[in-house]
Parts: sequence; C-alpha cells; structure tokens
Amino acid sequence: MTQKRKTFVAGHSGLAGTAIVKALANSQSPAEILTISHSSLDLEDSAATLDFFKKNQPTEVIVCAAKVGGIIANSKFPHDFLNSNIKIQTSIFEAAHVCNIQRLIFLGSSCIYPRNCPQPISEKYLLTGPLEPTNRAYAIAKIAGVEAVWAYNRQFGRKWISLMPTNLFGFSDNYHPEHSHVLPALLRRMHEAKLANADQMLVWGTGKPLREFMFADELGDAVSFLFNSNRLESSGFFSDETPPIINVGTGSDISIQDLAYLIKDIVGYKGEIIFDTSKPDGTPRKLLDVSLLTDLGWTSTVPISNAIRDTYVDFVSNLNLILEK
Ligand code: GFB
Repeated sequence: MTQKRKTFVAGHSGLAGTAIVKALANSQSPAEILTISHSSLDLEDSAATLDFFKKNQPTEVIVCAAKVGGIIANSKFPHDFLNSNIKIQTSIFEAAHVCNIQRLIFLGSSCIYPRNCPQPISEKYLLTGPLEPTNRAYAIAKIAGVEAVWAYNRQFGRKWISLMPTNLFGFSDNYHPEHSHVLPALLRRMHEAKLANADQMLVWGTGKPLREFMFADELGDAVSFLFNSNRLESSGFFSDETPPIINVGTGSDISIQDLAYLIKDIVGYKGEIIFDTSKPDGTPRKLLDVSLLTDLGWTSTVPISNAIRDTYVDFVSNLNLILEK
C-alpha cells in the first residue's frame, strides 16, 4: 500500500510560504498539508524539530522558513541572518533525513550568486566569484543549505532540490519601514506620503540598480508544478557533478527608479521622488537565467504591474494588521 502524501511546509505564514500553501491546496492532486506556528515550534531547536517530524510523519518537505530582510536588515544583523538560517535549515534537513524523507525543496535566494556575475545568472555561476557585501552572511547561510541538499543526495541517494527565487513580493510581506525589501517599503512609504500630502518622499540609493521582481503566487505555482512533476528524475537532473539548483524568476528586470515611478502611479502619490544616495545600492544587477525552469515546462505569466496593484489593494485592506506587526 502506498503511503498517503503529507507535505510539511516549514514557514507557511511568510511571503513565500503563504503562496506555496495556496498553490499546493489548489493543485490537481493535493496532498495533506502540515504546518505549525513559530510559537508552537522553534525550528532552530533541532531536538524539538525532530520530535515534531516523528509525531507528525510528513512524507515530503518544503523549507520556506528563514530569517529574511532587505538590504539594511542584512547589513545590520549579519550574525542573526547567518546563525538563524544555518540552524533552521540544519534542524529541518536532519529531521527529514532521520525520517527518511525522499523529496524536499529548499528555498534559497538569488543573492547566493557572485556580485559581478555575467547576466542573466545561470545556476552554474554559483561559487565563481566574491559575494555582494551587504548580504554576504545571509548568502553564505543559503549556500551552506544548497551544499547540504546536494550532500544528502550524493551520500544518501535523496532527491532533494534547491530553488533560487528572485526578489519576491506579494501578500503576507514584511512592511517594516527600515528592515523590509524595497517593494513593500515603497508601497508603504508612498501610501503614507499620499495620505500626508507630502511634497517629497525618499527612495534609497541612486535608483540605478536593476532587480527582477516576481509575485510570490508565481513562486507557489512553480513549486507546485515541480513537486507534481516527474520531469526532474527523467531529465537526469540529479547528478554528482552539478548541485541540484533551479532558478525561479520572470526573465526580466526593472531599475529601482522605474519601479518607484510605477509604484507612485499605482498608489496615486502626487509629490516628488528624491533618491537618498547615503543609502546603499547593493548589487548592481541580478537577473536570473530561467532557461532550466522553462525547459522543464514552467514560465512566469503575471505582469508585475498587475501583481503590484493586487498587492497594494491587499496592503490597504490589511493596513491595521500590518502596522501592528
Ligand atoms: O529590496 P532590497 O533591500 O533587496 O533593495 P536587495 C533593493 C534595492 O532597492 C537596493 C533600493 O538598491 C535598495 O537601495 N531601495 C530603495 C530600497 N528604497 C528602498 C527601501 O525603502 N527599502 C529597501 N529595502 N530598499 C536583498 C538581500 O537585497 O534581496 C537579501 O539583502 C535577499 O539577502 C533579498 O536576497 C532578495 O536585492 O538589494
């Protein structure tokens, strides 16, 4: 008798996790979804995590749980980003291994690639050059996770994979004024400037860096697609020669300046945008090469302007809850 599928989504209430749970629940052959709140299980605690796995017996795992933040949070708290992420991923991997879980997806980030990579960034550029200093600690934690996933495959014959999403935005995002990513930060600041009838509002850096933004619901869709497809095994993806990484992105990018003017338009802010060059730009460009994912059969279809509109509507409807956090 085949065991019933039970998917543990670690980090189900965050930006990526919310979208992934939604997509899995809507998939054609949905498995039972297992989640647990942060207050009930600290995933940094390896003994408690193993205990949770033994009690609940998931059959597959998606690791979205992570300590994440924007450019300033990463620069200010390098120890926390390194330490928490290493602990979370290690305790989940160990528990999944002890419980003999054959299928696991680990979410990394496009910042694992070298700062001055050729563009678009192919999976093969991992570890070919120095990292962007503002998020080196976080990137190294995620690179350790990628290496661990590959090591479990090579040493124990697992079929675990690492996905490298581009910069995400959407529902359940973090809108902290200083520690969030650029897209939620600008939605909030522009909205507040509109309400205050402010003549000017600040955007960090020169506005010149390019970023590839993807609606988190699309990541959910890609994860669900990969989880329910057997193309990876049949395509010879699992190998001792190359790490099991797949980039997830849209294939196009936008400057921070153009993003700021797009958000201004969506929010309806009438004042002036000022670029605060005392704030860091970070990496100049990180556009992912998504040809591997495209060849596997998944491509992005949602235009970012539509997704930013939906995200803004969600932000305004949940404003009180968001501002309480
Ligand atoms: O979103 P963000 O922090 O991510 O910043 P990164 C992207 C760009 O937007 C930078 C500019 O050039 C920022 O200077 N920016 C303009 C702003 N205004 C703002 C603002 O109000 N808030 C923020 N946060 N940025 C992160 C990494 O880098 O990307 C993480 O630090 C992670 O490790 C994430 O990988 C996806 O793309 O620069």
